[in-house]
Amino acid sequence: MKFKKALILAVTFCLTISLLVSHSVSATEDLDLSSQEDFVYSEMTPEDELSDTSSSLDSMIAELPELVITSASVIKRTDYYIEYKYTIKNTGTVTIPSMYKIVIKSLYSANKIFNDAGDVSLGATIIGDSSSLAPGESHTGTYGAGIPPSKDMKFIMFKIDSTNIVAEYNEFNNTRALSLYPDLVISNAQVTKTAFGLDYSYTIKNVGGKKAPSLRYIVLDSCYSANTIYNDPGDIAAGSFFIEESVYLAPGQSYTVKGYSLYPTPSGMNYIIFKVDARDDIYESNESNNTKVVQLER
Ligand SMILES: [Ca+2]
Ligand SMILES: [Ca+2]
Ligand SMILES: [Ca+2]
Ligand SMILES: [Ca+2]
Repeated sequence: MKFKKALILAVTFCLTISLLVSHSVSATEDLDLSSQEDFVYSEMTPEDELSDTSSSLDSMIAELPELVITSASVIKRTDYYIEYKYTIKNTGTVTIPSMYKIVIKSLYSANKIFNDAGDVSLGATIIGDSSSLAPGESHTGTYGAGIPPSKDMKFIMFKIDSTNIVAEYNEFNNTRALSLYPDLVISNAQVTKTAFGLDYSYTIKNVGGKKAPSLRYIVLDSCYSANTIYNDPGDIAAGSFFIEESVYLAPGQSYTVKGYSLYPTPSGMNYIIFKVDARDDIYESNESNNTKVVQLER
């Protein structure tokens, strides 16, 4: 009887200890990541570790602000000055008590990579507004710089919270590219088979950040292709023409063209590929997105 009682006590004691240990594990993880100790993990199965890590991650995610840039555009541009407007939003679940010391850093860049070799700094500034930013709230501000971009600098890249004073759910979505030039792309291409060859139409859109010069006399080219690569060996010309009227596309505007081919599609050619500004008369922030591939029906 005595022995049995002692056994029950010992079991209870062990249970209490193990409860205390498991409690201290989660408390350690939630509160102080730096003091995690290896022996604690050695008592957990891999499954335990997995579920424990994900649940503590969940609670961390649920308790953070999250800054994103929801819109940005250049609002003033002279030979000596450039200014843009931006809107940031807190898409997290925790209020940022004050935006005052949040830093925005800007630079000119030849590509859409923030702060790589060759970038030219446009300085940094604090938001300077001590308002809070609650979950779901947005803030709009402007950023001006007196440094004209050299022609190879095709973008302004900027980053919100560049000194990382706000701990966020996602720290890797805080940059934005602002195109400083027009950027022509082809959208909505349509091809229909005719008795002789093909009719087609497609829309040219300026997705860049500057009004494009006149599209008059830019070259619109097309080729039949066995693959989706424009103008590689084996491609067969499918017609080329100019735009004959003066068209000026502001950012976001588009213009639809129509063309045709009077010849049957060559055998083995499964695609027709269109290219806008094929002679490269217009300087764009992106020259590598000017083609559109359409698969041909057999
Ligand atoms: Ca973020
Ligand atoms: Ca941050
Ligand atoms: Ca382009
Ligand atoms: Ca071009």
